[in-house]
Amino acid sequence: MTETAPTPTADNSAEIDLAAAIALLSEATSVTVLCHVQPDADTIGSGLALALVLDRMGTPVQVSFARPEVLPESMRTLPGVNLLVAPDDVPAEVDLLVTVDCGSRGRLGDLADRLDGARRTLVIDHHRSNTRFGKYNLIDDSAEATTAVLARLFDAWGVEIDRDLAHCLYAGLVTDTGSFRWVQPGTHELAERLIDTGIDSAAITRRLLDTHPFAWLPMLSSVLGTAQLVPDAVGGRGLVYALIRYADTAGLGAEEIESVIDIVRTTAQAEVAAVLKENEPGRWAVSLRSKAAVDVSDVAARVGGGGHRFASGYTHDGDDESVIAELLGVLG
Ligand SMILES: [Mn+2]
Repeated sequence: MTETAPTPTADNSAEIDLAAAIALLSEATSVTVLCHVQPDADTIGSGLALALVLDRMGTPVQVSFARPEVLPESMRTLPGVNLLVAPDDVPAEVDLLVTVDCGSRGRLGDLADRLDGARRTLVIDHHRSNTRFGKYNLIDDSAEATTAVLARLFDAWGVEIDRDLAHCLYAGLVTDTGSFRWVQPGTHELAERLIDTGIDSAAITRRLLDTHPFAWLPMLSSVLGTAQLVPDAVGGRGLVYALIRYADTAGLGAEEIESVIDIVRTTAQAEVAAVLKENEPGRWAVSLRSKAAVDVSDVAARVGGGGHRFASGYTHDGDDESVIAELLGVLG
């Protein structure tokens, strides 16, 4: 805690380590924590955990994300939600702005301009495609989740991970690892530490991943009926895709929409799976998943998106045919 804040390099952007990040956070007189648009449990769990720690230290802190207007239902019981503010209430100027789980400036949506009004900016992330858009960047692309990066930060900081912090961190870990499907040495050890604080891991997981309104079932019926297998795509490795048209999304939350890719990607004959989601009429968000051989982070980057090696996404404006044509084109 005696460390002084690091000096950025000539291009005004510095890659920093845990100690330097701790120095920045410790010295901050006010902090805004921003999560990405269409937030998932990793960005919200990270944002709330960090805000809880700063709040306990007496640092004025608030957390926000640009859209949608309300927090997804599944995340409303996370500790620290009282520190969330509406995007319009995020001040234009702050001492330190921290982004969590955001691979690029664009992921902040309409709140991206808050980067410009901050005296210092710190990007904490685990996306392979991270553009280092902060003045200071703490990026660990080997981490399973941004909450795993935060667990390491808290350990180095001497912050005790209690039950509330563990709840937030576990939320990101269980969702970003696909219920511990995509793990590495140490993942289960971290999960064990978090569970050992007394959190109800089964209830947290059920709420985040296994709870949907009844309307989810007819939506699946409609959406899975659009599924197409393209065996020749991706150099013969195969593509499977399904469309969620705007009309299919009525009354459903992000959790329901995001669940579809996990069904589609189980297709044996396809290395790459895609779900094309029409979030607003004519505005598509495309989720990509690969099994092993294809780096979909690179694929998404070619059309302005990003993500991880086996999970990525990008956006597209146009009709059904144009979004499908672009997908087939970019996959080759
Ligand atoms: Mn994440």
